[in-house]
Amino acid sequence: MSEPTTPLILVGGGGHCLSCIDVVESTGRFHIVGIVDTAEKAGTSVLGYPVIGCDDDIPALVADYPHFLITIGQIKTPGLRKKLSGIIKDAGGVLPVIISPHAYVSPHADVEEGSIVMHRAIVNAGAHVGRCCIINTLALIEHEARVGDYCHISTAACLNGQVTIGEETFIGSNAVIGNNLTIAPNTLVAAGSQVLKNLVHSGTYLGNPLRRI
Ligand code: JB2
Repeated sequence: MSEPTTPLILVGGGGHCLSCIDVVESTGRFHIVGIVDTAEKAGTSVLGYPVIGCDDDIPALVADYPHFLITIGQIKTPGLRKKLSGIIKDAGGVLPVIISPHAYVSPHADVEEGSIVMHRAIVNAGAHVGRCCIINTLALIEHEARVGDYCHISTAACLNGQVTIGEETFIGSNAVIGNNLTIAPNTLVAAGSQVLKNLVHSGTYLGNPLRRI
């Protein structure tokens, strides 16, 4: 007999949610009860999963379904993801770690609550991923790298060994962060950037060579 699965509610039913559904389904650990989105989305569905309510319904839903995954993406700011995690935790909800079976997370790494490690991402030995992070498809978190809370390491981004990413930071697709460098909190590094020095000031960085705008 197979193990029973845990009911899970997804919060946010847009583009990022599609990729999250695929990861959640592939784990075989959870079954998706439905999606919480804005009130205007009531009655719609995403990949066959119904929108069952809006954020105001979270406290009532927690009683029957305590497990939630925030499936809104994060590019410019993690504000909405932070707000939603607060609503869920205040209501007594649980934010499990979700790891794709097609990812590799070293047994010597740790990943905190509410974070998702998506298909073919790698979190190597000694690495740390904070709470409510997105480690997106194909991202590489090398040995002893540290990712702060509420970060989004986007598709195929590469954090080399011992890199430190401050909280609430977005690292764009295919960006490469050189070994042992530190990125300030609340920073956005644009897709394709090559970061070869510490970014000590929060802000938005883009271009090669990289500049702060
Ligand atoms: O306050 C809210 C709220 N505001 C918008 N509460 C809840 N529960 N849901 C909210 N939403 C919903 O989030 C919108 O109605 C919509 O369903 C969803 C946002 O979808 P969108 O496709 O615009 O963005 P996304 O965050 O899912 O995806 C972005 O980030 C990903 C990382 C996109 O840029 C993707 O291309 C990217 N891969």
